[in-house]
Amino acid sequence: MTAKPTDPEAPVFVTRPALPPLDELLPLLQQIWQNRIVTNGGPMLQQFEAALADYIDCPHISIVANATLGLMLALRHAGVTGEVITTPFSFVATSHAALWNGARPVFVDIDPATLNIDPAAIERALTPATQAILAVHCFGRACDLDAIESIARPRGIRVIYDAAHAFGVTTPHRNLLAAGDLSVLSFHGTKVFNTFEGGAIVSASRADKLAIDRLVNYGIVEEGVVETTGFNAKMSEFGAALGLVQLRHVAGYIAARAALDTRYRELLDGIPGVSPLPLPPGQAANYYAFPILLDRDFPLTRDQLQQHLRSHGIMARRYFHPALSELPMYRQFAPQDPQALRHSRDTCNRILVLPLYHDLAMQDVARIARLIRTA
Ligand code: T4K
Repeated sequence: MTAKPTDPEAPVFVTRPALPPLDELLPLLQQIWQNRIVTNGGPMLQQFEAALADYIDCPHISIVANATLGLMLALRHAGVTGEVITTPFSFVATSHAALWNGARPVFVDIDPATLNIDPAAIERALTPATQAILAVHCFGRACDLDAIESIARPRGIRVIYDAAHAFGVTTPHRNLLAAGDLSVLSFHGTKVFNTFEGGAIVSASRADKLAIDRLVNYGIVEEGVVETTGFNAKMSEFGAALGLVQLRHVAGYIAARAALDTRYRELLDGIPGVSPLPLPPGQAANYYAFPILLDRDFPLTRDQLQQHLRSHGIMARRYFHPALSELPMYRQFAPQDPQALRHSRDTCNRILVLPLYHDLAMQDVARIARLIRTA
C-alpha cells in the first residue's frame, strides 16, 4: 500500500478508516442485491463469521453491530451485576457496559509501563462482591493474561477482555483473543480492521456462542420463543460483505502501519521529554495507535503541544482524557484515596496520540516529528 504525497495544507487526522478497493466489494453487494437478504444473519454474515473465526483462530464468535453492544452483551451473558474491577484508562464504552448491566465499576490503577490494568491493584480491590474483571488490551498491548487468570480462576471471577484495540495482535504461547471468558473486538472505522461499525464477541464454547447469538437477536430462540431480554445488536449484510473484503487486506494495513511506527521512532529518538510508548516485547503488534508520553524535560505541556500541532493542521488526540474515574458521572466509583489511581491520572495528563493509519504519508510523519522536535 503506497501512501500518496499529501497537501501540506490539508489537516492530518489522528486516524482515517482503511477502505478496500471498491471493485472488490461490488460483486458481494451484487450478491446481496440478488438475494434480497439484507440482515438477520443472512448468507454474507454467515460467511464473514466463518472467515473471521478462521482468521483469528477462535471457533466460537458472534458478530455484533459494535463493540459497545458487544461489551454490554458479554457482561450480560456472564451474569455480571455486582462489582466489576476495571481500568479508568479507557474509552467510556468500557465502563458504560458495566453500568448498563446494573453493575458497579470499581476503578483500579494501571501499570504505567503498559497502560493496562495492574494485576496487583486488582488483587487489592477484590471484595466478596467482585464478580468480574473487565480489562482492556490498551492500544493493542496485551494485558498480563496469566496474572489476571491466576487471580480470577480460583475465585470464580469472570474475566471479560475489552479487545477493541487488539485485532491482529498475537502473543506467544497463547491466543490473546481466547483468553478469559469472553473477549470483545471493535471493527469501528477508526480501528485496524474495520467494517465502518461492527465488532465480535469471542466465546470459549459453542454453548456460550449460541446463547450470545440469541442475545444479539432480541433473545429469540426460535419463532415464537423468546427467553431473555436481548438486544438488536446484529450486523447487516452490508457490513459483513465489507468485512469479508477487509480480511483480504488487513495484513497489508498492519504492515504499512508497522513501517510508519518504525519511522516515528527513528525521528523522535533523542528528543528530551518525549517517550513513544514502547512496543510490547515478545508480541506481534498491530500498530493501532502511536501514543507518546511527555515529561517535564519537554518545553511544552501536553495540551500546548496538542495546540501547536493543531495550529499546523495535525490533529493529534488525547486518548484518553480525562480518566473515566474523573468524569462527573463516574466520580462516585473512584476510590477515596486519590493516590490509588495516580498512574492513570498521570498518563491521562501526559499522553498524546499522534496520527497513524495505513496510508499516512511518510512525509507527514517527518513533518510531525519535525514540529515536535522544534516545538
Ligand atoms: N472499548 C475501547 C477501549 C474503545 O476504544 C472503544 C472505541 C470501544 C470499546 C467501543 O467500540 P465501538 O462501540 O466504537 O465499536 C473513536 C471511536 O468512535 C471509537 O470507536 C473508539 N473506541 C474511540 C477511541 O475513538 P472519537 O470520538 O475519537 O472519533 P472521531 O469521530 O473523533 O474520529 C477520530 C478521527 O478519525 C477524526 O478526527 C477523523 C477520523 N475519521 C473518523 C471517522 C468516524 C475519519 O476520517 N472518518 C470517519 O468515518 O471516537
